[in-house]
Amino acid sequence: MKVHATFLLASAALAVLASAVPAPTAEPPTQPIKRWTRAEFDAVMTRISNWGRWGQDDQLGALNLITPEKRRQAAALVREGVTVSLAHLAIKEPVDDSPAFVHRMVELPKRDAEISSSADEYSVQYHGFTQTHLDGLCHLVYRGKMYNGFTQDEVTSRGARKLGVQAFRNGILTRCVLMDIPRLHGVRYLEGGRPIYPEDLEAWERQAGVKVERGDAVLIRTGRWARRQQEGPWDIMKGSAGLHAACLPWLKERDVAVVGSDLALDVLPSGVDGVVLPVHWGVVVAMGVPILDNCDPEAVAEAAASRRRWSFLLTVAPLAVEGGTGSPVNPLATF
Ligand code: UVW
Repeated sequence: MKVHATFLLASAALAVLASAVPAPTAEPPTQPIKRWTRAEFDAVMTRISNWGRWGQDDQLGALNLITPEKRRQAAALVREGVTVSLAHLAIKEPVDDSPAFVHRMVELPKRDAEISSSADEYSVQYHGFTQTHLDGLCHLVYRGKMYNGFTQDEVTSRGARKLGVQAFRNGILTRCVLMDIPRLHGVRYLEGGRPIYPEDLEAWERQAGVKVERGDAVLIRTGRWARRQQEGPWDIMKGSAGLHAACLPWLKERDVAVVGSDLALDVLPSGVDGVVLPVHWGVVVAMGVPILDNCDPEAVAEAAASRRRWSFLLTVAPLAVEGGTGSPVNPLATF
């Protein structure tokens, strides 16, 4: 009995010591990125195409995969009714090569009035590496064509005649799987330029006990915001962790409806000759999958880890702007 108690004490001391050792911030340097030629990328663009799948005039793309049954399945994941935002606070100074979110007060409460109000004006050029936003299907063009083969001439200075974000005004409600890749590797954030391959996604599925299915949203955490807290802003284009283009066929096989991340989805530099953001162009143009860029999944990652549950209901309500190329959004996770 005494031996047993000593053993327990020693184990407890070891556990305390282990928890006192901080998790490494980033991973040690990895293998060089897999290089792809432009021809290899073009072949994948053809292979993953959803053009024509939902009709020649389809404007919804992969959101067609979110059926009423899929929404009911996602709603059934709500057990506690706890909601966590996936948005980063609007960034009001120009960083990461993106313009600032402009917040201007246009009315202040009056000192000598019993009843008054305040009001403000927002102005945001939301595409880029900073504000949390949704990329609509008219946002990206590849070799003159948008999703479903619509020509880029459909986009004019008045907005997009096809694939405008207003097509998504009934909102996106589906099951979301958080893929916490730093957690998979036991670090706080991934090293700059670290590619994520399908093997990483499947290793995470095994570790988390979850499988990405048709109509799901996939949210990739690279630890971008933890890295920024530790290291400050960096040149995003020169070294950011994210998905390698090799993940495109995987996303197509799983038939995902939405993909998001805490940065711009792609590993940077991408490793694909002549294509800066191949995953971006692949999912939007070929697959018709809208993207959630610059999400802040830090709080959701904590919420998921404390429940040991990495799937939840995702709710996104883009602005109903006719001909718009996307929308600033505040995506919500509900457990
Ligand atoms: C980025 O490329 C980061 O943003 P967007 O797709 O909105 O242009």
